[in-house]
Amino acid sequence: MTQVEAPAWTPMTADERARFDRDGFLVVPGVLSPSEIDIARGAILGAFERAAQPGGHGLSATGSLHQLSAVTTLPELAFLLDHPVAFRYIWSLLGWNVHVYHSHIDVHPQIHEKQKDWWHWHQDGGRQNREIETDPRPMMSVKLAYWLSDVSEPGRGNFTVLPGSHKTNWLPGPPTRGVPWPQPEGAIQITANPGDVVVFDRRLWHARSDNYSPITRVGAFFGYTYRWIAGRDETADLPNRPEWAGFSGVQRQLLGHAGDGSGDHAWGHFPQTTPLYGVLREQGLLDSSIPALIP
Ligand SMILES: O=C(O)CCC(=O)C(=O)O
Repeated sequence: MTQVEAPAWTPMTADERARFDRDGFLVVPGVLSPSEIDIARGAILGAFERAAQPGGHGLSATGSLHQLSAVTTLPELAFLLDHPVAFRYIWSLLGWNVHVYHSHIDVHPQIHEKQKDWWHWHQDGGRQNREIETDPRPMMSVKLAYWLSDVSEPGRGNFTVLPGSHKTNWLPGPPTRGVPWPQPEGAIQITANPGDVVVFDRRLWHARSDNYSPITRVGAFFGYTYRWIAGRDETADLPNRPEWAGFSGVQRQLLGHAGDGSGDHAWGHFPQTTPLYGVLREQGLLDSSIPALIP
């Protein structure tokens, strides 16, 4: 499958860009149609059931699934990689020389027993937060969180963020993650309906929250970054899979397979053979006021 439905490509608006810059995230309502929600949710719940079987991926102690490499796990999710309504934020913010470096599907059923305290707050990017010396550190990547269950009330395992924290390198926290510690002042649980998407700057301080509600939380997360940053997802074998034939050039690029596979190509030296560049050029969307969109 490539794209389920194909709305026109348009850039994010100036107002959205200003809000994203101020808050470090945007909540975009109604990105997925009901049929797209059914496809993605059904696929993820199927993976959840298989994971629980003997020999499957396995579930956590509380019966949840957190499985990396979303499209390798479920090729039918490929349409989420470049869904025009969500993907517009990625190329508007990061430009055309991008791939998905990290993705996961998540299913969190109700937890029945109060969990011990654990400090989940983090910025994405792992060692980027140790090894880059600037203050603030650069954005480098943006993540899309697709919601496929109703988290329209707090307490349903909502995505928790500290608005405006993306330009702050350090958040005061406990000495070790297991030490009880109050939530950061100003933290909010984001509420969303199935089909909504949260777009967030990887530097935004964020955390998963526990789901004590009876509504199983279902989501899919895709982190995009420049192709000159190594991918963490396992996608090497995807071209050998039958579904590969149905993937578009942009989807293949996002899965780490564009051009001749050389470092020079990943550095962006060959825009003409980089699928996303081609699509943006054809559609007249290479806005030269945005540095990442300039060839
Ligand atoms: O599952 C969540 O709500 C948080 C996910 C998260 O921490 C991440 O995507 O980096």
